[in-house]
Amino acid sequence: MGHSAAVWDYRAATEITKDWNGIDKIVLRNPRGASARVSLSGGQVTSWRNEQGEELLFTSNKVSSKPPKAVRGGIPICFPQFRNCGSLEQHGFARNKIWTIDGNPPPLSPNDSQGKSFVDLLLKPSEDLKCWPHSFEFRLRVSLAADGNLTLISRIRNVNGKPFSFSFAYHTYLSVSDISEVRIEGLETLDYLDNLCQKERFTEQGDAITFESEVDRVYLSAPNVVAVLDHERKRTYVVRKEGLPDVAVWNPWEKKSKSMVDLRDSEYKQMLCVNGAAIEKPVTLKPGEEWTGRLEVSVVASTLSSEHFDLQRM
Ligand code: TA6
Repeated sequence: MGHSAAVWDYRAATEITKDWNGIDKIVLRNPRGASARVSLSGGQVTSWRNEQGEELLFTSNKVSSKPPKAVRGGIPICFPQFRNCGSLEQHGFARNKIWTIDGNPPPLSPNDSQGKSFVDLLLKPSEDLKCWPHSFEFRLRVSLAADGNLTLISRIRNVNGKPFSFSFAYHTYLSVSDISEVRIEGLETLDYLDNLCQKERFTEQGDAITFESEVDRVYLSAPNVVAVLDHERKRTYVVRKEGLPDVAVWNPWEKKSKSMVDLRDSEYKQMLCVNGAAIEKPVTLKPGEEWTGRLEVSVVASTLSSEHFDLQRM
């Protein structure tokens, strides 16, 4: 039965259950039947469904990781680094930590709460983080709006320690019908670092990005709206971002997929990562400073041309 938004109790629309691995998971629902699921393991969004119950994020069926290692799919949080080597795991520790529910977050702007079902999560330094000895607080709000849009807001603060720098990405696994039927609009003419060529810098020549082989790139100083058009499903994902200058694009294609223990050989066809990120220029925070990175993902019918997307709204 549908609920009118006027009587929808957004607080009640947030339910805490257990994940398959016994870790708390928060379920967000909206009046029209859309939902999102967030695990305290990594603060990872593991599911985002539209009002028809269709899953909009890709999650591998080949679960080989044990918590707190990130499940392949959903939206893992890459912090404090992206793709670097060194003492930390490749995409940093945040996605492999157990987060807590933040009962008393500093306020956000009213439109980040009104008419939304949301949860606030918190990650603080723990004893085992000697490899990254910084005084940080990481607050993450995940919200589901009445129109089904999914928003993630990260606020990272240097509490009172020495300055620190970090890179960041929302590693967003979009579910697509067939990677060969997908194109990205909004990244044309940009420079990108190609992770398949030792991060060498190139300039995108195409008038849209399509996929015929493995792609692993970081597009630099990208517009705050990028569209991912799934021709077969007549569906377009609109990725809006703020505070995230770059967009990392990844599809492992066939050969790399076969080498991955947590991805079935042909699952690369059903996924595409389009990650709002801050990679080229790491963020540096002095004591007391805070950084905010926002990501909103929505789905519209692909019959709309990309000009339709409001490039300014964010
Ligand atoms: O998205 C870019 C990337 O760095 C790829 O090179 C690939 O490693 C992917 O992230 C997944 O990383 P993960 O550590 O989750 O296997």
